[in-house]
Amino acid sequence: MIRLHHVPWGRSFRVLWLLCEMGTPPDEIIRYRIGERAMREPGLMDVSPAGRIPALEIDGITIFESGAIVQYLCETRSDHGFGRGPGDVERVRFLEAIGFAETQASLIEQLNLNHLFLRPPAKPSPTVVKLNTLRLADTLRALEGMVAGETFLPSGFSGADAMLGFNLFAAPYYVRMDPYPRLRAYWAALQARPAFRQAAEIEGPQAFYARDFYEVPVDV
Ligand SMILES: N[C@@H](CCC(=O)N[C@@H](CS)C(=O)NCC(=O)O)C(=O)O
Repeated sequence: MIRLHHVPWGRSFRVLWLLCEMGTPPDEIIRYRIGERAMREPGLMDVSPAGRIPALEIDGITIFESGAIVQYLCETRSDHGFGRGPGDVERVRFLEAIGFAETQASLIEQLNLNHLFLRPPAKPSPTVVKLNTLRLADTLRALEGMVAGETFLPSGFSGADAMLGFNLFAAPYYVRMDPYPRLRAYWAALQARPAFRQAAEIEGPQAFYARDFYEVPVDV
């Protein structure tokens, strides 16, 4: 029995997608919306003490933090070859990518907060948005130089791709991707994977972003 605590097109997409890659999509998906009360109530709080998604119930345990879940799944389902364990030549790059994906996602989260989730009278801070947009672009430039091709690591698909793929879904709403041709090709290749399509079909159309692109607001 695999139960995923999930916000559609949130970080838990990483876990949904990886489980699809493994041929074991969740038996049950409990869906939440950012900001809703249920994210701070027993249920999610029992399995993720800060009320964050993803959390996964699997193998008789519960586990939260997407990077930890991805590593756990790669290690416990090692026959798929999605992990890079101790001794593997790609181990260091794999671990870096798992952590770096969260460096990048935390910038996206700040931009989501400012652009999407603040309610009047709260207003987005143009300074914070500008800074985080520039910092997000820095991480994309770095990733452009790191990615091997159709997968992050030269030897093929890994948990690193599940971590980074979610970011490449979200980042283009805030940063123009024209300067990053390798990332655009990488993202297109990820989206073409049958398991990605399966996960995207489970999700349905994204309802997070109302516009195609969010400009940095002008300071008045
Ligand atoms: N580092 C954590 C971050 C989890 C996280 O912040 N998830 C967001 C959604 S993408 C969340 O649950 N937000 C709820 C909130 O901020 O109240 C992970 O990778 O799992």
